[in-house]
Amino acid sequence: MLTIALSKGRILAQTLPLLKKAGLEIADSELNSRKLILDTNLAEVKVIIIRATDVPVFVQHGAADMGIAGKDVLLEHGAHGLFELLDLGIAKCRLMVAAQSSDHLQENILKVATKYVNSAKQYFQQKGQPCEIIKLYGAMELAPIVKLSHCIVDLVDTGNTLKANGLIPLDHIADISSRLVVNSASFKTKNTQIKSWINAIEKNI
Ligand code: PRT
Ligand code: MG
Repeated sequence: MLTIALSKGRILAQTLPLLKKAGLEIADSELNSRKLILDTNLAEVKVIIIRATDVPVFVQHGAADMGIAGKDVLLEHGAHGLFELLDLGIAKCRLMVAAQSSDHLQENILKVATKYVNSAKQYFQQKGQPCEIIKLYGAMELAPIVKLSHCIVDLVDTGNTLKANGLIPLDHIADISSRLVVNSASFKTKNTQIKSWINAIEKNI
């Protein structure tokens, strides 16, 4: 049995075609159901549907053998106990520092609103910029407008969300795309099966 952890949303939409080309299909009736464990066309493969940020957690603990998660989520989690084996090149974006202007970054102690607490901390520490991180779960763009923070650290794709809220992308922290991760113990015990999936997926990216 092989368990694959996926999350609903933009990653799933771009992952399903890749899996299909590799020979793994999930029926629409399964996808549209409220089930969290989905059957596939293969009796020996199950898919679990969880929150994006939970994917590395399930894989780390071996509750899933493999998973697909954004590099942003993996950086934040720390990716202990799992191997990042494939860059799927989907759901691409950039992790960036944004503010109303570059002047807003000139602070002795920079207030940073973000859900990427660890990545932001590490980035500003490397720059030698003292900061206070304010953890938010969404609507980061609002924080500088209401003076909750001087800047934000968030994902940027087209830049439209920042623009609509009067923010400018200033510093680039990391390029993001979705990665296939594997539990380190599963990679040993189910090596043949996992490697053949990786090869099949890799052919189509
Ligand atoms: O809501 P939940 O926590 O369950 O999951 P989620 O919404 O984080 O999951 P989902 O399925 O939306 O996928 C998120 C993953 O997609 C992230 O972890 C990234 O790896 C990837 N991804 C790629 C993005 C974006 N691009 C992206 N643009 N995730 C979010 N955004 C958001 C961004 O946070 C900002 O609000 O889109 C907005 C910016 O987009 P632009 O085009 O206006 O710049
Ligand atoms: Mg979302």
